Amino acid sequence: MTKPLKGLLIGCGFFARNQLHAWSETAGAEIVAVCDRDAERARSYAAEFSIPAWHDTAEILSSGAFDFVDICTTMETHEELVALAVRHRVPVIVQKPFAPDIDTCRRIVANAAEAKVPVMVHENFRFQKIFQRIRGILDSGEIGDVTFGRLSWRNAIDVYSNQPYLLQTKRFIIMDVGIHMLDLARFLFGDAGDVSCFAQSVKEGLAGEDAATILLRHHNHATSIVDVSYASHRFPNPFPQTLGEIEGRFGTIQILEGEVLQVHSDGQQRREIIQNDSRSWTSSPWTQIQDSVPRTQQHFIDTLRHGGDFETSAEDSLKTYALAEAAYRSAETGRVVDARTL
Ligand code: NAD
Ligand code: 89Y
Repeated sequence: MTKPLKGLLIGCGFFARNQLHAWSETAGAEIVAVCDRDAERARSYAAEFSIPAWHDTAEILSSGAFDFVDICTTMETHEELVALAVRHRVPVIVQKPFAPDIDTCRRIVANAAEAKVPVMVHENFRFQKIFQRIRGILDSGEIGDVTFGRLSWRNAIDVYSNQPYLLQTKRFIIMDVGIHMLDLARFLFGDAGDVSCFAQSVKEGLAGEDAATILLRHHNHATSIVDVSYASHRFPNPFPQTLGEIEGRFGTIQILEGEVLQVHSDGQQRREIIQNDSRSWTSSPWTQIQDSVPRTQQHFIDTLRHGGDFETSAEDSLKTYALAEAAYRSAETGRVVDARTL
């Protein structure tokens, strides 16, 4: 049996706990050290997850001890940390948002490409079971070519308790959760060009927008709407479900609350209830997101081991981040912005 790839996880904050649980289920890999510039956080996660080493500086990447690095810090740190990994030729999986703007994303990609170091963006929503199933239905041809899609994330989660940095983030919800929706839009409906967006700051005192409505025109002539809000009042709270619908030439898929798909085709409808895998460490309401993390990380490791392209490679993700950039520029100017021209 081949030895597991040895990994370093950088950033022992809120979301890293899910990634560390997920790494313990990922075949062919093991986290051998964690790192946080806050030494106490690194020490505490090392103890909780029985990881043999902890460090308070990412410079440990120079040790030659790692086959990959998992970067779970916030976006403004990614350029520097990915560059450090690239300098030491360590393959990278890095959390979304990849970087705050498209120019930074492009610099990261160019630097890694020049050194031929693989980089994948940890984009986990497409690895949720419900979206894997929808992709399967679309691939089966049951509803025909997609003509329209809507992906809607509107909920009442108090996102600021777990992720207080979002209060100060200038490019807020489009980067935080809009980016998941834009990746899903590409995954399900295809690449897009024209983008139109209205953004709102509903909660007082935020540095950025907490709601946005985005209209996309896809290259295959499908249109889609992505709408996101952290300022919605809903009981029960649908967090963290992405709801919506997909219309094709022969049928429709509705994505309903309770992880239900209602599929209309051939003059009939059927319901499919999507069950997440049962894992000891997942819990409501986070289960749907947590459950997708081992699949995301397994894809990274399998691709590193066996070759091929990451589904959400840094390079491919440039198309997703160009859509986000176009959304911000559209919101600023009131114009339709073609992401291909940025
Ligand atoms: P966090 O602030 O709780 O944790 C980040 C940690 O990184 C902190 O402990 C900080 O000290 C450490 N850090 C920052 N710079 C560092 C450096 N240079 N070297 C070492 N340590 C450093 O953040 P979080 O809420 O865990 O979010 C991390 C990332 O995960 C964000 O980009 C966020 O958007 C993303 N996230 C993704 C999902 C998802 O479903 N995919 C969900 C939540 C958060
Ligand atoms: O930051 C967000 C994300 O990426 O997924 C869920 C989240 O943590 C809160 O909405």
